[in-house]
Amino acid sequence: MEKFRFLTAGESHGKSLSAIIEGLPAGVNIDINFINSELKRRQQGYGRGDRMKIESDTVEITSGVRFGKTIGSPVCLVIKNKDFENWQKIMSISPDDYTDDKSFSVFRPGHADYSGAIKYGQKDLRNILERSSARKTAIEVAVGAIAQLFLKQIGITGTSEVTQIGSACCPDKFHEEIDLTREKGDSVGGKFVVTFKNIPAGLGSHVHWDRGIDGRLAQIVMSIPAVKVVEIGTNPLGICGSDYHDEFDIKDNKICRKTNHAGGIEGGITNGEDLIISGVMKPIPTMLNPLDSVDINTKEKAQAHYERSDVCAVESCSVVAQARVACVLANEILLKYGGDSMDEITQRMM
Ligand code: EPS
Repeated sequence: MEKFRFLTAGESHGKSLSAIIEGLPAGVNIDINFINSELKRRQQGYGRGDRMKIESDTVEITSGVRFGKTIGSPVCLVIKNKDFENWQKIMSISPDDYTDDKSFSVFRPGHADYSGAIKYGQKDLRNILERSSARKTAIEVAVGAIAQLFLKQIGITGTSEVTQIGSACCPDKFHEEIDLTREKGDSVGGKFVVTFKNIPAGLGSHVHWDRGIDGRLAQIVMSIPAVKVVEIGTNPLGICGSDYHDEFDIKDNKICRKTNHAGGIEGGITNGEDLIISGVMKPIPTMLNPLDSVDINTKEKAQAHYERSDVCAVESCSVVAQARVACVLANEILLKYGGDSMDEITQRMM
């Protein structure tokens, strides 16, 4: 059974996003400023669209925390969508308010519009867009920030950064790449890396496919909207074994490594080195210059739907990935060490 679990709910233009986290031990120090600073980081990044001028995400904690510490009960989080003010009728839950304003029927290639409409039998593609939108990653960042607060209390810290935008691998060129893309009415993807330090050896297992921490991390990063590639450590393609594998050494009577190409995982188990995981985000499918498509209702050729959108969201994606990786790490720590309070966990980890 998983120990750190969460579910989220909420549509992009609905009233709010929410999450329930279950399994947090008692005694986690909840620094709301840290959670809000992670939410702010996710909203920033060159290339975001006008929606980010409307939203200024902050979290409200409605249960599970008392006087700044978790008490072991489920933690409920809420982020309000400011834009809901402009969408109240369109997103109303009441049948009396029905309107087809903002309905759309032409699929965006690369988006969940087509596959989602087939799966859920929808003719108004807004019913798919609203939940498939990356807006939901805001509440995931809040959940991940709480996982990071738990990890920090046992000395584990994480960071994330963008390593490539389009064909630009040098940070000095990222803005130029995004500006050129915007001028063309196009969108651009890129690559990011997440690193976590001070991870204990022994999280995950080699004994079954579903217990490998590499597989669990890959699943949680791959399922971020638009992520298409996940790598752990150095991409081994074209590198021979003698250059790739991390040789052992001994220093001050401690076993260590000369390199960390494995990204901190061998055999599906953490080996005590830094955890390094990268992801590649595809270009966002909503584009000012739309691609060829078809209308689901008339079956006629048409240009794909366009609404305001982001040109590039790789920086935000890196923040989301850091949050999600923290959730897997929190779960694995709780699986290995158990414990219902921070005192119990820290004692077991000594
Ligand atoms: C998104 C479309 C845009 C983005 C949105 C994701 O929103 P809107 O349709 O309201 O202009 O800005 O991302 C967010 C709102 C966010 O908070 O990240 C999409 O279609 O996925």
